[in-house]
Amino acid sequence: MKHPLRYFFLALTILTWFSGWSENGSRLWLRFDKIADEQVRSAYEEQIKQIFFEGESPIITTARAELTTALSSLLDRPVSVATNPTERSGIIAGLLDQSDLVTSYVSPDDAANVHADGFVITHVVRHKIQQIVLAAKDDKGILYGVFHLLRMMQTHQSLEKIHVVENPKIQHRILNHWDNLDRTVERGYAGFSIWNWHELPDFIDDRYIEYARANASIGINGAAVTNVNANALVFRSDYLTKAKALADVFRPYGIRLYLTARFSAPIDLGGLPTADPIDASVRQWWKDKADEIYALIPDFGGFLVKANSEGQPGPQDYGRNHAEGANMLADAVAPHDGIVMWRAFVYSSEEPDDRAKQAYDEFVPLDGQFRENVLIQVKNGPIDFQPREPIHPMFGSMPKTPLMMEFQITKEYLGQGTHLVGLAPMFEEILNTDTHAKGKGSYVAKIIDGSLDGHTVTGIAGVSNIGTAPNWTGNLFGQADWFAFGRLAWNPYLKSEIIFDDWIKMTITHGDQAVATINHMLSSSHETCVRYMTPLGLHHIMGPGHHYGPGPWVKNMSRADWTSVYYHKADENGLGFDRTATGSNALSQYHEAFHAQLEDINSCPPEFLLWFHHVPWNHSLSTGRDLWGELCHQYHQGVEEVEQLREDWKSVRDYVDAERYRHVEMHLQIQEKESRWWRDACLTYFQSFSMREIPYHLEQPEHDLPYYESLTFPYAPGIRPRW
Ligand code: BDP
Repeated sequence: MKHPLRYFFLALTILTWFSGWSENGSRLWLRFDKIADEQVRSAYEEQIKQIFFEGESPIITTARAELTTALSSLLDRPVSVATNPTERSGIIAGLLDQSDLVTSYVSPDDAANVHADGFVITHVVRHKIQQIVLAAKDDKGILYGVFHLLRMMQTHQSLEKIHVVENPKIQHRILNHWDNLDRTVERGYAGFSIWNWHELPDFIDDRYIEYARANASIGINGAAVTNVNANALVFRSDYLTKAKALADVFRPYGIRLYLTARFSAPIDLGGLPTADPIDASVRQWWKDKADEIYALIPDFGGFLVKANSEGQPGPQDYGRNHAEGANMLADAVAPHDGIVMWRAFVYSSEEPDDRAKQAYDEFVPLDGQFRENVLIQVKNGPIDFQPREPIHPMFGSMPKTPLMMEFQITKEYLGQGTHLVGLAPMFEEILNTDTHAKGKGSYVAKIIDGSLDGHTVTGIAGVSNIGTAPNWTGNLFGQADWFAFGRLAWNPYLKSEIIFDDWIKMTITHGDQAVATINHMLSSSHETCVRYMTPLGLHHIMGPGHHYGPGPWVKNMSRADWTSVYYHKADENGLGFDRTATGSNALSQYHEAFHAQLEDINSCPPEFLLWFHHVPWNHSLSTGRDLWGELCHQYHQGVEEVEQLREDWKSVRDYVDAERYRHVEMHLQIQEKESRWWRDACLTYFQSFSMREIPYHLEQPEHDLPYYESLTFPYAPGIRPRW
């Protein structure tokens, strides 16, 4: 039967297309619409009558243009660029030590506290005229200061007594694109790669510029534009010219370009018989290649490398270790101030040991053997970006080596393109975890910002979630993940709720109630997702290959540690992976104070129970339920919370334009359907071991286990192409 309101919906859609309030999300958080709140706007108008920038450089030109355009739009009037900076109130920007004017306005204390990329924004009244002064040590600081100021205005904060001193806590803040040269994106759920290698270097898509702006606005200063499963072709001269064109676009926004290095490139591209890092001709090949790259891209950032992992070539193919491989590349880029980000995501195909232990075993003995310009890039947890993982045991175990954090912003294991799952709380949980490496307070954040072990070279990477989708991320809320990554990369101690508040106000609405509701949706949704996918520490029970949907029954793959049964170990006695001393003893890789609580099944926090223990079905938990009862409860609660997400979204309808409202509404509908699918598929499967009923008061599965097992998804997105 046709819906009685079909004409209404059709009219609404057409109206949406043609009306001024049509929105497709493409402007991200850089909307700069006229500030609707009269009071707020008139205060800013009083304070900013003109702007004055001292100093010239491509980055300063960018900063001035960004500020002028955004202000004119926020205030809905042209903002003049002053010739006499002190005549009327406004914004004065310039470099400390270079601009006498700016230096005279900033206190010596503030000036001393500003470092590379940092800035101070302060207010000064002279001759009854108030000025907002933005000062930095370098031009990037001016750019970041401009975006900071604009963010304050976009979120309606007062500039009255402004006094901000900001420095990034992490030096290299990098997006990793798992983008292939053919424009497919590994684990990408937002369309194709935005890098159009075929048309580069001649065609510069506006999106490249928009991309650079968006990143600069949140402090990201690097982009590794190619997949870690690397293709050596990118080092061919014509491709390097293409890469140069991208680097030229990024430069005025303070972003350095990085490339992934396929370890076998000297063979694949150079025609050498070997890629052995000790071989002189191989070392020379990399040196020459680095020189060629730097001749084109003087600020090239360096190499990102996945070696001896999942079939990628690496130094172990020649009996060498990771340090020998990384150091060879580091030597090639060192004269040019480049770095090597060497990934620790390794696990051996022969090694029968618990996969969770392998990276630690391979890397920790090499602590102290890496060159100064090598960073080891470690995923947040020991397996692979699961909905929830404990921290990676390498954090806190390699004090002599700078460790980079690798987060996955694309949601390979967290609902892919459709589920609303705010990632910032998960990032925050990891960053705030105390490793106890140097006693209480040895937070992961302190390891990656270098403060715990005194490292000055520091970094953080996020696997990008963007693509050609009109709104960049496919799922509108994916924008919040990109935004949050940038903000946490700048300051890993920020609270996720504050980040979300900013993003919502900059992107969707200022309505108090709506901001609070959407913030709650974002803040609670990670826990919700964990509940309906992998509660109580379950992990790696998704569909095989594409990783879409549930697949706890997956077994008999080419490697045991790609199956689900390897991880959940369900049997008639219970569920979970024993990683205590009676099992794989992976827990012993953590510091004593960290692992003592986890080792004991009774004190292990419920969220990691099945990660570290094989737990009897009838084991009672602090909730008063036994394991089976709790599992049923968690899965059901997860689904109920998704129902609530839909209700919450309905309640903010009046605050959101029709187009984005519908977009999110449809995705939430999918999320609800899929949360039930996860719940029912997993419970029917685990029930075949527990031999227990799902409590009668809970909704019962719609289908039987063979039905769930029979589902296939041949065209699920994001699968790695084989070449
Ligand atoms: C896994 C992905 C795979 C990546 C790998 C990696 O499934 O596609 O290549 O991580 O990080 O999560 O290298």
